[in-house]
Amino acid sequence: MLRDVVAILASTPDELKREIVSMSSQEMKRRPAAKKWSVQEVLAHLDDIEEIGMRARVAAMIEADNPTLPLVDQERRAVEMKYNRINPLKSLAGFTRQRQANLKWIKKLRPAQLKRQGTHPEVGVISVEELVTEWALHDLGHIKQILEIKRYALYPHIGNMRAFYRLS
Ligand code: NI
Repeated sequence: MLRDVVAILASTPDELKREIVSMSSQEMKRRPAAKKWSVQEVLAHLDDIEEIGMRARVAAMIEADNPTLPLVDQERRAVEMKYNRINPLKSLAGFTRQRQANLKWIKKLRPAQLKRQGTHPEVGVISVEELVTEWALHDLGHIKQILEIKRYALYPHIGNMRAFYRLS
């Protein structure tokens, strides 16, 4: 496994904490655009997906030979689980607890277990190692998303210098 993968997975809880420590609950609730998640929703998603999207899938591949992995409809889940109503600090605490346990578990996976495979209904065959690597990539995407939300919050306050920036 890439060395950086475990380091990224280990650093994410603190990275998230550092980014939200100065934000008010109102700032965390604010969506940067109608269809983009707020910080609160991102944190609820991370807490939620850690089990169903990641750990349960890795476990399934270790326990069975080439299982079909369950699909997760993220947008539907955000609505069903009311991500926008969950206290973001609770989400972060839940995510942090799960991540610490999952890291211990991942570090103990043997090379043969990392090579085991499953079938994702949309993308085809994937291995445990690839999924764990994606797990790190997924973390970084959501950290980037939170940084982007913070840029959106600052943007209206920079006067004429808005001309220099176009937010995605
Ligand atoms: Ni995600």
